[in-house]
Amino acid sequence: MAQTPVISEPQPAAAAASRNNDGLEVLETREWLDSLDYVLAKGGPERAGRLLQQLQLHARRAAGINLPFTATTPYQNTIPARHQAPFPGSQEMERRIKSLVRWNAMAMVVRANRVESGIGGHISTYASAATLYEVAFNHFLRARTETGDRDVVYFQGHAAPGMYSRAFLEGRLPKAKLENFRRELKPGGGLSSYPHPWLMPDFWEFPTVSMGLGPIQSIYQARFIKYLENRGLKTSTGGKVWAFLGDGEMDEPESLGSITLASREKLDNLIWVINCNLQRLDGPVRGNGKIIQELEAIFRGAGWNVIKVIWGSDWDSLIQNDRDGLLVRRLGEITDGQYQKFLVESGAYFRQNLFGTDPRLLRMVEHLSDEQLSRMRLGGHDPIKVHAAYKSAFEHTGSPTVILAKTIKGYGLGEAGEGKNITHQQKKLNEDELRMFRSRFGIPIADEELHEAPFYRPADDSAEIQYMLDRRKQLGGFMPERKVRSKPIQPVSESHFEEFYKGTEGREASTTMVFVRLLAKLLRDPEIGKLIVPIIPDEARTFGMEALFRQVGIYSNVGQLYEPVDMDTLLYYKEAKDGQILEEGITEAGSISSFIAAGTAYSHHGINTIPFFIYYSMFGFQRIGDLIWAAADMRVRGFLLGGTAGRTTLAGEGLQHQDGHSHVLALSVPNLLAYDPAFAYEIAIIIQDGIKRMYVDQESIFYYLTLGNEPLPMPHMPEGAGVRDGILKGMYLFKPSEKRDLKLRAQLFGSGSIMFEVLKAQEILESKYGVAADVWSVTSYKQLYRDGNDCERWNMLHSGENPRVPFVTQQLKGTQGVLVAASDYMKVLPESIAKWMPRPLVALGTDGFGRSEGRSSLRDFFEVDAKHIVLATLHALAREKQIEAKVVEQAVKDLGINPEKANPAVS
Ligand SMILES: Cc1ncc(C[n+]2csc(CCOP(=O)(O)OP(=O)(O)O)c2C)c(N)n1
Ligand SMILES: [Mg+2]
Repeated sequence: MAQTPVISEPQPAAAAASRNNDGLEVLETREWLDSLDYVLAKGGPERAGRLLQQLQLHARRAAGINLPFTATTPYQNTIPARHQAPFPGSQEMERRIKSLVRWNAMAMVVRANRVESGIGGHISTYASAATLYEVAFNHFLRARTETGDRDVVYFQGHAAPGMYSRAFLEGRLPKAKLENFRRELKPGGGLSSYPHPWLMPDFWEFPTVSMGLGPIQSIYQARFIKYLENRGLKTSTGGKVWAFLGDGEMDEPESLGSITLASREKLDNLIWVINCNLQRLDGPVRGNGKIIQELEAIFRGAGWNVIKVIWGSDWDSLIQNDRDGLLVRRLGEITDGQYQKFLVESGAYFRQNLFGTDPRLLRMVEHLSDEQLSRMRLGGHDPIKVHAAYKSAFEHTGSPTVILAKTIKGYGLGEAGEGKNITHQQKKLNEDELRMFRSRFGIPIADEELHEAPFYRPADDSAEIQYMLDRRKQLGGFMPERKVRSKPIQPVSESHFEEFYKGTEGREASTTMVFVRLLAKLLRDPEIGKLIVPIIPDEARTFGMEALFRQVGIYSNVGQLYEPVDMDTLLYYKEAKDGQILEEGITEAGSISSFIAAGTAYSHHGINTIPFFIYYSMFGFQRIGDLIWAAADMRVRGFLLGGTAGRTTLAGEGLQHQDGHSHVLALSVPNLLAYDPAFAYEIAIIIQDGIKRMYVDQESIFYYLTLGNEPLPMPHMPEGAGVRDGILKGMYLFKPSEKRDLKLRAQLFGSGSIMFEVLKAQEILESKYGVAADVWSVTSYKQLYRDGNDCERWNMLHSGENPRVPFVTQQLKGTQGVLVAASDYMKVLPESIAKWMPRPLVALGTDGFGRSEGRSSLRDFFEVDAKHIVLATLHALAREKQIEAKVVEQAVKDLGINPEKANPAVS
């Protein structure tokens, strides 16, 4: 269906007429309406639409009449009954199947909470959405199209019981699993509360239950599919992205924050189904307003195709006979809170309060009994209306579609919660309530068995099961289903990385520059070059990546429709339909959604795209941590690059930008490897190994690397067998002291750019204080922490056996002297591995708020510069009674340290 043109919406003509019931105006209005009806009948709706537009233009030109802009249409279905596509299936059979799904979904939650009170689960959400899902499952969601494509579906997280129940009926999940809903640790396993690919990797594809993450991800997924198609990595075969969402969920900034991207990019492969049950967890979504109208305005304004499914077929004749628009106007006046009240009240209350405001309205429903009135179905519970909306959305081209379907939360629960504010939390049904539910949906369970809320599945050869299976067969298979659809890639040529082992021979380069150079090389690789997806939220110039604009182009679905202002320069801003860079603009949430789409394409599309998402490190874990958590759950693959990293390495930017804790936050993501490399060769080795582990060996891991912008001389990689292994495992000896004969000894640990301060400290200690210090590069505290814990745990569980020794302990075996660590991150990072070190550790770090300052002042302020490393070492030696306290006192003076300076951790 063509999108309704966004023009000023006229007031329903009858509204004006009704204000002057007996005047000329009534007659005049009637004549105009009749004329319009005539044009409609003869020329069709498009002709009538054009005429209305012409009238409006004429009124504006001739008399300056400016109709106010109204973003909403009347409170009725977008698709009138006469334009509805016919329902293709057996309505009766689908109703029976839906009842079975409803029953088992409810039973699953009720049973789980009987076994273990408080285990949770949701009944009312799926109860309200059952028709929305069943029509989709029976007629639209394609696991495989004839051309080998597929639809990608985001299921509303807490509607999961409905999906499990369906899979049970389909014979895909055994009863035992349903018994163990929310009890995954039981023998034989169970079912996870919500969609988690990490926990059910053959079933769920998208973790959606953190509200807002499904909506934004679905937009970027649909865009990424177009990107793959425009770049020739995937053939265009018309797969759709469906997202089933909640109306309350729309309050999340992530839900609505990217909807204009979807229309700008003309994502007609995207269909959102928003279940407008008018309720969220605590109560109404918009008690005093109307969520459907509010969302319609927002989406129409953003250029989406909006299809409202408000009233079921029971309302058709009333609305058709509402010639003067009286009823629709009345329906539009009522608040959502009041609608909710109508639901739980009797038919008489409904008649009196909805229709009773006008005798003409009362006349419209006088042929209906109170009982009939109270049963008038809403659009979202009517398969015919839902099917018509889906079909229209499916066929729509040129923009994304949102379907706003009005439903009742807890539909079918009756007294147990239908439409009530408590319904979201309802997890237990008593026997009477179960009986009522059973009878309402006609489930063949005897009264005496009811108290157990048994699961019910008809025989395999029953008409219901056969119908379900046949429908899914026609649509290419079961859904949801997750699998790895790609084949491993071939190992990447060593030659790309070799240059970095040699260092920069005295020239200065930042680790960001090193990374960009490596990325440019990988992009030229004949095998993996095309698979790389560079993602940047408007910071390419900050990271020195503008050379890539020209090399691989910036993706744009329309190419470049203008002559770029810098066309005559070498590195001009080149946009192209097959451009490779995703230049996302200022949206880390959008960028990580692209990262997730690209990093999971190995599963969803069978394409091994390798995303490199580079951003200001401060705006990563801190800002979009929940999306990174979802990425981890989804078994994403790829590289997150925290640029301009380091609390004291990013100069000038101050408190909001200087990141000294992303590595601490990275500790929390179980399948993420986090590195704070200091040198070019470390970066090369980590990325090389990462590509191998993720794309050749197919491990479910991803990477975080921090990159600094401080130009520094990159050294040659030291010789020695353990270096490569040490880099990957988290530490290796970078520069042992050459003064072996000195009595005083120290082991210094450096990371990232602070490594260069450590190297300076090494020199000072040797030359001024007679301390021979060995310098270690610690590339990853997280790796060492993980390994230490793993060993300790194993030892605890296997006390009789040879204990395992943590890598950090192995590395430091036989070393001498005090231990001092310094990094541009919080002290807790080195401290996290201190217990596996042979002697006490002194940790220096950047706890506290950043400051707008230059690097050397920042390092002095945070006490991570060479002089503080020297002081910490001397202090440790004095503590060990290897030197006298007065040596340290003197050093404080000589080094120019003010002992009374402000404490950076709290100032
Ligand atoms: C980010 C986030 N905040 C809070 C919650 C807790 N929560 C789960 S369901 C829910 C209400 C959902 O309402 P709605 O989106 O309207 O869904 P419905 O169940 O009504 O279909 C809330 C607040 C969550 N899952 N995610
Ligand atoms: Mg809701």
